[in-house]
Amino acid sequence: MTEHRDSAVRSASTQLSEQGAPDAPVPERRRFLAKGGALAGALATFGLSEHSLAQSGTAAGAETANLPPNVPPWTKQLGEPTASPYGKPSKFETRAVRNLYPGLTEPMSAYSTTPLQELDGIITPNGLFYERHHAGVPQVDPAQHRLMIHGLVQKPLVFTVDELRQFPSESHIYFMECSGNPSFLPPWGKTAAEVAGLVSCAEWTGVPLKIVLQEVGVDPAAEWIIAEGADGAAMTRSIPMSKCMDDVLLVYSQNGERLRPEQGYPLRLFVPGYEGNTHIKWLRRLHVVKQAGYTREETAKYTDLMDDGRARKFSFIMECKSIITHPSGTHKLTRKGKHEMRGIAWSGRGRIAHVDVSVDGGNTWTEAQLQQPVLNKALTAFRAPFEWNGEELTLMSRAVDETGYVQPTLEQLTAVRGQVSFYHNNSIQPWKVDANGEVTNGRA
Ligand SMILES: Nc1nc2c(c(=O)[nH]1)N[C@H]1C(S)=C(S)[C@@H](COP(=O)(O)O)O[C@H]1N2
Ligand SMILES: [Mo]
Repeated sequence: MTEHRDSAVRSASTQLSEQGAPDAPVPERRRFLAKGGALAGALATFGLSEHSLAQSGTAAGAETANLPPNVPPWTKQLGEPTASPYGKPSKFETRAVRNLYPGLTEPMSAYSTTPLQELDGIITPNGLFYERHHAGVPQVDPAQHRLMIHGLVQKPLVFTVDELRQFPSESHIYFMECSGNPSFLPPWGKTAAEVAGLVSCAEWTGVPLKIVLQEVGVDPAAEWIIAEGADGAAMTRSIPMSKCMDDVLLVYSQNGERLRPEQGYPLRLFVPGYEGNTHIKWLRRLHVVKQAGYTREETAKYTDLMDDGRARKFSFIMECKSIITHPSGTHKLTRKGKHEMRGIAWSGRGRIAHVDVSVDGGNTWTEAQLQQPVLNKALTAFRAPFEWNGEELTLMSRAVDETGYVQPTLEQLTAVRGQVSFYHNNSIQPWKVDANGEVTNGRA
């Protein structure tokens, strides 16, 4: 292993010193490298050619003076000694940004989506985590923030954030998804972000709620907890006591750093697998009660209306779902031959068991490869090879979770939910590839 490394380092440094003499005649080996000899050999097994690389590679239309065998200016001078107190992505990564939708029905009732088609792996960077605010982002001073727990308890208590952080804490990787991701209402989005960008995944650190509930002593008659946020919306949701005593967290950190203001700094409720709306941000109060609150956000909103005018109430769990993110809407296949499709799958009921993919609109399916780790209630990455030779394709992914639940088509889902349902659309997303390789939403 060590020897292997050393020889890799050696050959890299030989290469560097050769490049260090820009005016010297190009040695034979460098010519070979310039033509991409070894690389092209490796790619050929994947059906790629040098030619197709040149078409789709970063060099297209760009300055070629800095490409091998020439030496770019950044190799000939020193860079910045350090970047900044808080790092930022490369200025060239302009597409990896959230789409902002400021003001849904009134100003400050806004959301932004995660650019799923630009991301790799299962962790959403904090600056790209989706946002949904009903009354804007309050700038909460942690020194002036408290969590009050009262109601059917032996000992009502008020905690500072620092006091809460002293309880035993846990870290878990979980997804979070808004139940309107997307709604059942057209127009359907163009990109993966527009279709399903209200889902993100992070490592959350916080105190299990059950530990704090033991401290206050819950009355056995209590069956619900009503959680309230400190924002102008005073977002309020009822959570069943059984869930509170299971895996609910009082979260203060996300991906290793303190929560961002837009994610509920300094404290949020995290309810694994439940719809995003229950994850109360800027959490200020937990009211332990006998009956659910039937608050605005669980009656007028966030219930699923059926055709007969009744509603499915407390539809908390985000059912199994997946989406192909690469290639996806607005992408273009620039060469014929082998490609890899990549995507994410998740389930509010547990782990992903498998993901099937189709290139013919669901007539035939093959099993995708799951990227480890496959975690409970987290995004799971999948990939599968496919071939495109200029014909029209319809790409689809269908996830199955460990309970055996199969992600439905939109037709199957509306057959059960009716025509007026708004939330919880977890249906299969089709992407069309046309004869030019252009990828568009296959949902007309
Ligand atoms: N206090 C408060 N909590 C809230 C909200 C809010 O507007 N205020 N929005 C909810 C909704 S609808 C969702 S989907 C998630 C979004 O969390 P995020 O902005 O961290 O992605 O927070 C939920 N918790
Ligand atoms: Mo939401």
